[in-house]
Amino acid sequence: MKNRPESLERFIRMCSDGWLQGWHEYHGGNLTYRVDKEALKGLILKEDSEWVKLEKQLDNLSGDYFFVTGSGKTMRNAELYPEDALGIIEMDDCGGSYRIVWGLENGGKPTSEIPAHLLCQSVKKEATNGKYRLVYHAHPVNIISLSFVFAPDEVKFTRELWEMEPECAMTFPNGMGVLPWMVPGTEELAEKTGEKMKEYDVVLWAQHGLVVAGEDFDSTFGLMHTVEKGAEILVKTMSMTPGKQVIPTVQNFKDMAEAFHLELPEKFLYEK
Ligand code: 2HA
Ligand code: ZN
Repeated sequence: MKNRPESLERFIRMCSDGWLQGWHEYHGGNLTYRVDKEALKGLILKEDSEWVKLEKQLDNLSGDYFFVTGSGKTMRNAELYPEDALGIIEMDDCGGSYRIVWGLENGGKPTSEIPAHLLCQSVKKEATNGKYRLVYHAHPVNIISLSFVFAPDEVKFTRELWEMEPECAMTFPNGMGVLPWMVPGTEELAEKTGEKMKEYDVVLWAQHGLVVAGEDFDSTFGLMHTVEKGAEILVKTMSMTPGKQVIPTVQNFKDMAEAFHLELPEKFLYEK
């Protein structure tokens, strides 16, 4: 056992798992986790780094700590060189700036998508009373491919994916948000993603990738994995036939919702 906090071990494992899935070519994708300060005992935290001001103050993240992946780093190196590929940031006492307190050695910076991560962290912390701790962005092939075929329509994407296996509706019963292509790393992308996260745990960035949020490492990774698995089945199906030949009915979804106590929004359950 390495002498690192358990949550940091889990964070590193998630980076490696995403890499092994093929979701993180080169610098692709990023991960943040809101960690309690007590969990950082045993790490030596720096107190002399520069504060970096955020465009938008996020009051409810005041004083919080986050594990973050680094900009221009690779998920593949998280396990071998965690102090270089990853870091820990601390928010100031008004949620308007952060500083690096561990890792990101040699002048590293947090992920280029830090605006979207912190805004989604803020939205989800508020919406779940502090239960959600993770925001994860990846570049899974199949869901990205589908965004070249379907318009950025949330009802369409959600229903198409729900049909591919029961696990999809069980894992993202609120459906999925979809945003059209936008410049990566921008405040605009962050704002729009934060808005979508008020309703959904999954947001597709068309022709780019997915962002998911969750409570713990297993559920957050599992959500990414399930969306991409549904997308893979759909891509394979569409490669064999122009349209699905057999699909579950609206009644099938209603029966499943009853059996599993799911509240599936009506907007996704239209008759075809
Ligand atoms: O390079 O995935 O969205 C990291 C990214 C940007
Ligand atoms: Zn990306």
